[in-house]
Amino acid sequence: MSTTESRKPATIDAIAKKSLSALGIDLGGTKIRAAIVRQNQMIGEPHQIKTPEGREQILAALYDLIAMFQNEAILGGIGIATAGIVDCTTGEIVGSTGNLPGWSGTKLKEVIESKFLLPVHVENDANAAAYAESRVDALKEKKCVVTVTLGTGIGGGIVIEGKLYHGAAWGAGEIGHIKIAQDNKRMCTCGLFDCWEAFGSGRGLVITAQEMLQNVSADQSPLAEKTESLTTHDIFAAADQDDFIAKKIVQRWHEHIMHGLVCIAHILNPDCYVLTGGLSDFVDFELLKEMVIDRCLPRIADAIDIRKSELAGQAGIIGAAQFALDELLTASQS
Ligand code: BMX
Ligand code: ZN
Repeated sequence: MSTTESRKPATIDAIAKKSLSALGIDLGGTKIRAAIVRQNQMIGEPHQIKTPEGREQILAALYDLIAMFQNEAILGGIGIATAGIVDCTTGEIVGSTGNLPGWSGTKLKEVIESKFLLPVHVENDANAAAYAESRVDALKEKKCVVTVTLGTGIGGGIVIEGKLYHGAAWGAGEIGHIKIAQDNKRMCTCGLFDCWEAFGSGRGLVITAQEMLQNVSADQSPLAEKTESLTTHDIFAAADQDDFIAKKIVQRWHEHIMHGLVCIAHILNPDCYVLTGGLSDFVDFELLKEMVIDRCLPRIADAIDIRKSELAGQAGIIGAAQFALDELLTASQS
């Protein structure tokens, strides 16, 4: 490279970089949330809608959302964190479970860029969350941070020495599909049996509750009256009211969460797990840490910290937007 080339001025100056905004979108199995992000921070509250069923319906919902935000702010780019395996160079969804049926094969970056004429970055939702989490001051110096999203599914993002690990075919961090039981006890939405997600996700927790409530009368627990329509909220609310059965169900759920964390611990020897996603609000961190440490080799247990996300469930939105902004800045400097 010649001296003139190396001194090429950046197309976006330092002040502009600071004020550059991107739209961050977090597309999960149950809801889609979006907000404007600037310098690792969300501007205002996120806008939230229910995830529609079907590829075309999801795309239509994304178009509406983006158009709405384009009327509100000048966007430098768009970052989309989506459930499913994403090829981040092409922005195509290359794998997806039944949580988002028909989503695999969607060339998301291509369709959104051609419609809105803005640069788009697409990432797996838990990877985007991990990208944001690993930038939090307390975690910057850690060797290996594994972010676990507890929601409709269980997602994961692995950051080793500050770098997000994507694996050989973009599938690293699909930790929800670690096998934690035997004998085909439960089918996962991915089509395999006994995945961690089939037990530890919101859907898994409800199934555990339905199983544990089978021979329980309404006198013993009011949850027994609504087994078919049971929600995770019903379970946690009942446990909060000291319902003995509900507390046992929540305890069992903690055991399920523990199984996956223990498996990952013996592969990666992480110094920190960050738990995020809607269900992380209901985790008893003291109890979970005790259970995990109890079940790990001492050398591995000694290194482990388990903490709740400091980003209050916004990590996917912030991480997705930050990916888009970082890409813009890199492009402007080359
Ligand atoms: C599933 C899988 C992951 C995702 C995780 C959490 C799909 C559609 N999803 O394991 O890619 O990260 O769920 O997703 O393949 P959420 O819907 O709980 O946010
Ligand atoms: Zn699975």
